[in-house]
Amino acid sequence: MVGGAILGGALLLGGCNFYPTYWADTGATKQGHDIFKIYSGMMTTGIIVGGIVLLLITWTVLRYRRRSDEMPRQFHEHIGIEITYTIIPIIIVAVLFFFTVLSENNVDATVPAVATSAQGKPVVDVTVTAFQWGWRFDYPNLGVGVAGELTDGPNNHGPQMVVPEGETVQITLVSNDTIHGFYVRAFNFSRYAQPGVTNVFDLDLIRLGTFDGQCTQFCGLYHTDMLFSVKSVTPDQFRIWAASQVAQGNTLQAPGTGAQNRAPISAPNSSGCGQGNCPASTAGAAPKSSNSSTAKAAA
Ligand SMILES: [Cu+2]
Repeated sequence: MVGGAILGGALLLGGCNFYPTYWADTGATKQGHDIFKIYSGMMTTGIIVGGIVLLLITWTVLRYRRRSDEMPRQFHEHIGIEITYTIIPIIIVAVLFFFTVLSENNVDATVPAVATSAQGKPVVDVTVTAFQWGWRFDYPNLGVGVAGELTDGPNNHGPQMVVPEGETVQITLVSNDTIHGFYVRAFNFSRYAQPGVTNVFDLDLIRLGTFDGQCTQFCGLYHTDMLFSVKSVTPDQFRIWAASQVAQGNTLQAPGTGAQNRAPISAPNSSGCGQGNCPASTAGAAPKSSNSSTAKAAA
């Protein structure tokens, strides 16, 4: 059992690539990969400990099964065994606890917004605003603002946050109305978006691709459709994307004017896009008059 804990610990510590996935995502971010390693190490430790316990039970059942009516040897205590089965679990828990704290610190660590990443590139700043029922992604340093709700966006999967791979992306997460949850499975990460609370965290993408996200706190009628996606692209593609968004009018919205920048889903706008048939580029292009619906929903 101590062997299990030590092996689990060795897995967590070592740079070795032997991390069974156990159906989890290996993590598309540096932080998510850290969490994945904890998950994998814990599962491996659990399987080893469980296996040893199962073997001991089986051995005891077979070795000491009833053979005659003779009374077996009777004794009340065995100090050695009692100390052993107290100390071993403590060691296992201590090892797992140690690596969990290390990982949590890594996940929660944020670089100052003005700092540079390890690659010496600027930090990309994104303010993520959750609202009933959608998401708004503002890039204050780039003048870009993208918003959408429900089945807007690529593949009817809500608005899309585009981020560069290999650069530190700092997210400032806020809510406009009620409690929402920012969750991306491939990031092994979830965090509250709470009114009155600002949550800041870093994401360092280590993989290109598009990753589905969703709200994980029941926030009202359309909670289940409060989808979004994160697209990881190369830094060059990211800069091109940002410029194209500005050119299309997907720019920052004045603070306090609401989270949406296009018509709500129940009222298709003049371009006829409302029930998920909008091209991604139109999200954010519509007038801001629709913000009143959000204000009403929040009231
Ligand atoms: Cu929500």
